[in-house]
Amino acid sequence: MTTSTGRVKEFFTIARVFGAFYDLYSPERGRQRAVLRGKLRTLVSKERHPFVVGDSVLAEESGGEWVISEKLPRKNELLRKSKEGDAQVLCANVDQIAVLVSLRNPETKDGFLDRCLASAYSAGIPALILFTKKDLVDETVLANRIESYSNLGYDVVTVSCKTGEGIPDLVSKISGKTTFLAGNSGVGKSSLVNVLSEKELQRTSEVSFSTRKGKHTTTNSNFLILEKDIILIDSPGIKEWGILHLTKGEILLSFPELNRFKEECMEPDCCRADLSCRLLQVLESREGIREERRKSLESMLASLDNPFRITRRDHLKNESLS
Ligand SMILES: Nc1nc2c(ncn2[C@@H]2O[C@H](COP(=O)(O)OP(=O)(O)O)[C@@H](O)[C@H]2O)c(=O)[nH]1
Ligand SMILES: [Mg+2]
Repeated sequence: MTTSTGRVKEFFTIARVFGAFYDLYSPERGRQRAVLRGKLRTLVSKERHPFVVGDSVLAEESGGEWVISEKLPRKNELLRKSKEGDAQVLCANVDQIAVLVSLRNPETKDGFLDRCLASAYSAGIPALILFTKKDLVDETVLANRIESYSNLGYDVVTVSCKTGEGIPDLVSKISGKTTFLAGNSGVGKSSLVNVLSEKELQRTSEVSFSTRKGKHTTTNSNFLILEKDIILIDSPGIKEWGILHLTKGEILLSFPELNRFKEECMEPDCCRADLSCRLLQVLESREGIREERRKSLESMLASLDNPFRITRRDHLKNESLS
């Protein structure tokens, strides 16, 4: 594409966002630093997330510097929303989201995984559940968790970055795709990137023993191009995955256990989640849904009713501050 000034515009993907400037990527140009054109800067200043990793843009070279001149429409965007205000856009235009679940050191809660799955479902992005640190986990416990999710139709992979177990299986599921890695801090996102790239690309951190939550090392999302057409977006550890951007209907439909009753709804394509809702009736009957999943769903629905309630953790935080 050529502009009126005769300069050539080229397609790029946003690979990293650093406040005032951006890393762009294209197969032809590799990684390039870029800034926003003045006009675009004013235009996007009102948006909270004008550009996120994965966004497609047009940019042109001007005086040895790359300048983003246009933002292209998104194919999809992954959101989370934990508090009042706008939802946070985590990435755009991905083929799938891999939710990393570590059953030990640190332990990923069911609630986190289920909230991620609901957000992915509503964004129309396929999810892959990735159990990490296989070497640390009891086999029966792990098998139980795997079965619980694979029976629901989820794609599940188990890996260990220590022993390399499961890595070839994972590679077959991420080759040729752009995958967003989601997970709490310390679950092994950066270690996985290292193993897959066979280089110490990402700085990993020892899990801090005082909190067992892991230290933050990745401060903003980063688009990484590996061999075998694997593109990974490593993200900073996410503590909580708020689902306040979703409706009750969207949350119910994101549970395959309930979604299969969708056809029995009185009004097709309508899920108002009121008392006559067939999906809510199934949930209440407690049949066909595992205890942990039901609890997690009920907690999600409750958080919509009372989104800004003070949690026990907030109390503890305030106590420690005072
Ligand atoms: N035992 C074991 N430790 C792992 C494994 N994967 C990662 N770790 C450790 O977990 C800690 C946090 O990993 P890191 O990749 O930084 O997590 P991130 O915060 O999700 O990027 C580091 O000390 C890693 O060495 C694994 O498969 N097995
Ligand atoms: Mg990391």
